[in-house]
Amino acid sequence: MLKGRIIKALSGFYYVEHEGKLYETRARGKFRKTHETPLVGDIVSFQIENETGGYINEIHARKNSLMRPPVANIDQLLVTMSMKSPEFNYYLLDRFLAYGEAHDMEPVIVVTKTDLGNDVGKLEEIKNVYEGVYPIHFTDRNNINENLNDIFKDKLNVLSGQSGVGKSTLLNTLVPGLELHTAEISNALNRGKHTTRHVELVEVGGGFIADTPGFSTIEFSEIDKYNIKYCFPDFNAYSDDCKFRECSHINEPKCGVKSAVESGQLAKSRYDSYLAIHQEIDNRKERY
Ligand SMILES: Nc1nc2c(ncn2[C@@H]2O[C@H](COP(=O)(O)OP(=O)(O)O)[C@@H](O)[C@H]2O)c(=O)[nH]1
Ligand SMILES: [Mg+2]
Ligand SMILES: [Zn+2]
Repeated sequence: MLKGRIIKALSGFYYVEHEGKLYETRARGKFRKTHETPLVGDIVSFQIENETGGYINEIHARKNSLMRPPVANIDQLLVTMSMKSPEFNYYLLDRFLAYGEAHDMEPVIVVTKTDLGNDVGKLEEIKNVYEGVYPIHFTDRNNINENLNDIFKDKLNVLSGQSGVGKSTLLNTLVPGLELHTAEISNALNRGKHTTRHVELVEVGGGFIADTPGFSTIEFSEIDKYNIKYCFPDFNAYSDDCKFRECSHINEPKCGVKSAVESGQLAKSRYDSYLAIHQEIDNRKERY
């Protein structure tokens, strides 16, 4: 039995890479009974029957998985946000970062469209909030940040970020020949079809990236309000000072996180994002 990673799924066939070679396989019938569906990114054990045909016998335990786009074992989540058009939005950025944390994906911030406007103050403000918390890169399509090439190495990457920030453009620039649609209209047409659409991992900078348009909507359906605070790693340095061990950093007295916000050590925008997501999760729970 061989072990490899599914790097492409198409019409019931799974293309598994093993020691630099690609094998065309299908899933064993038993998976239908267990309702398991192999996903791109899965590590599988498979056997080869002949040159063109093989069978997946086992899907190894996943670190994480997404349904839109359908990819498993994501190491790194590229979170894109544009400087302008659409306007840089701290809250939206923080949502994606927390989402990555919640799903055991390492977030990397990619700020796009630095060619629009020349607001040094704004750029410094953004750096102040995120540097030291997450890797952060600034780039524009005509001037791709060289450091970007190094972030993919040995990792399975997926792109995320709201519509219009330049995800498709970025991926097309990084992976010549990919030719993803970049017009907004194509995004609208693709919506809802991601589950049937084929997904392929393409090589970039010694790693892989899913060749999907990236995802732009998220829900915090798999995390509860008590755990969302752990999705803000910059809070950790201050939560040791909280009087209560289970402090939610909201209404409790003697809260290290709130003090850090008041003294300006912790960005208010980060704390506000936390409150908003906490509230959103709390509201959701009440409905059920
Ligand atoms: N000025 C500028 N415009 C960009 C840049 N990257 C993308 N765009 C434009 O932003 C719009 C949205 O880009 P697209 O890649 O489709 O965004 P997506 O929805 O995140 O995939 C398109 O009109 C692009 O031409 C950039 O670096 N600078
Ligand atoms: Mg797109
Ligand atoms: Zn606290």
